[in-house]
Parts: sequence; structure tokens; C-alpha cells
Amino acid sequence: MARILLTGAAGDIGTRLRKILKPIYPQLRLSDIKPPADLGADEEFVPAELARIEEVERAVDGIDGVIHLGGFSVEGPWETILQSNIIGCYNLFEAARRRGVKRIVFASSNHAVGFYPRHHHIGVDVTVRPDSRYGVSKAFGEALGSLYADKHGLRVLCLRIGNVGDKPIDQRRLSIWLKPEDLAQLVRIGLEHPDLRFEIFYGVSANARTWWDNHKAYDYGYRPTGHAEDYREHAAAEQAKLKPDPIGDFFQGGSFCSMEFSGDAGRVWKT
Ligand code: 15L
Repeated sequence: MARILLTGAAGDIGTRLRKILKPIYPQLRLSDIKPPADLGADEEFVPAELARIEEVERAVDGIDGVIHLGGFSVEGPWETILQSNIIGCYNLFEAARRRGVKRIVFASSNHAVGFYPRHHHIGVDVTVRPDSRYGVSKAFGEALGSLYADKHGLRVLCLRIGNVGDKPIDQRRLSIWLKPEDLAQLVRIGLEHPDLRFEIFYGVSANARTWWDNHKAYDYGYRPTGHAEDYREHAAAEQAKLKPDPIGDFFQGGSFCSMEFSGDAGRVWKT
């Protein structure tokens, strides 16, 4: 697999991933609304607004596999989520189909299932329980991936990413932290594994406090090297700076669950 496109290349995860993947995929093409600030002379950049399908088609032209990080990466107003993550995600899959792209790795999120309580251990086969409009858009992207795999033969891997960073930054992230190199491993499975048709994996390192059954990723050869517990003192010190959040601290999605919450906390807690 030679030609790979990375969307959302100027964002935080995109910036980390492009540096790890460049030696592996020397012909890596980058796309975003604006070029990354540190774009190198040897890097190819194609600008694209995801809500404009003709721009997305240009970006995927001649590409074998797409890593789709592009879109709005946190909770936002409906119109923003609609344009970037619903219409934008549809445009990406449809442009890929039209231009003969073979594989897509879709950056889904833990927020597609964020309303599961932290004491639940969940696999990838549970009913989605989004915690935000953003989470709904990620569940939509997973459904779209399933459709394009079944109907059009694209090979699709959806990664329900936890939190990517140098280390876990609070109590919640001790469960969901994803080391950037482990993310790169998962992405490579999506771009290269010969048996892959459609799968959902959790994007999480080998964290002792994980809430997720990620055995499918391991079946495909995933061998994470990150261990959140190595940073537990740092995470505890950062957590101590935060205000208690009775709803956010109960659910896997954290503050995405408590923001705008106007429901019946007692009822939700029992679920
Ligand atoms: C995500 O999906 C976001 O993109 C990221 O900014 C974090 O909020 C992360 O989830 C998280 O849950 O920590």
C-alpha cells in the first residue's frame, strides 16, 4: 500500500501521526483546511473543506488508503457538527468510493459510547450510547463505514479513540489513554491487514484500568506498548486540580456527559 492520505493533518493527533508515519509511508499526502504550520518541503499537502465534496475528491485522487482524522474533534454547535462530521464524513466515504480508494481508517471516539458508566466493561458490540452531538456524529461515521464496507467493498477500520497524548492527564485518562505509537500500530492494521473487512477497535493502550474489551484488536496483532499506570502520580496530581463532577465522574465520557445535562441523574445512574 503506497499512497496514503491523512485528513485533519494540521490537528494535534494529525501532527503526531504524520511524524510517526512518514518513514513508513514516504508518499503520505496531507490534507486539512489549512496546511500544518511546520509543513516540510518534502511533504505533499492538498487543502480540502470536508463539506465540499469536489475538494474532498481532489484530495483522495490517486490514493489507496485514507486515515480520516478530519472534522470537528470535540462537542460543538449542531451546525458545526453537521457540516464537519456528518456531511464531511459522508463526503469522505463517497469521494473515496468514487475514486477507487480501497481502505479507510476512521477516527471514531470513545464519545460514541460515553454514556456507559465507568463500572461497565464494554466491547465493540454494545449499542452505541453517545454523550454529545459529537458522539452521535462518531456513531454515524461508524455506521457509514459499515455501509460502505458491505455495499461497496471498502475495507474499513473504525477506531474509538480514547485520549491521545504524551501521558494520561487525569483520572479518567488513566483508563482511556492512547500512546501515539500505539495509535500508529492500529492505523497500520487498518491500512495493511489482509483479513480486514470492517471492524471497530478501541483506540487505547495497555492500561490496567481500561473499561474496554479490545480483544479484536489483539486478534489482528495489536501489541500496545503504553501503560497508563506508569504515569498514575501525574494523573492523580492533575485530577486533584479539577472540581468534582458527579455526572462526568460517573460516566466514561466524563465532562461530555455533564455538559448541557438536563436529564434525571438518578435514573441515568441506575443504568
Ligand atoms: C475525543 O474524542 C476528543 O477528540 C479529544 O479532544 C478528547 O476530548 C478525548 O475525546 C477524550 O475523551 O479525552
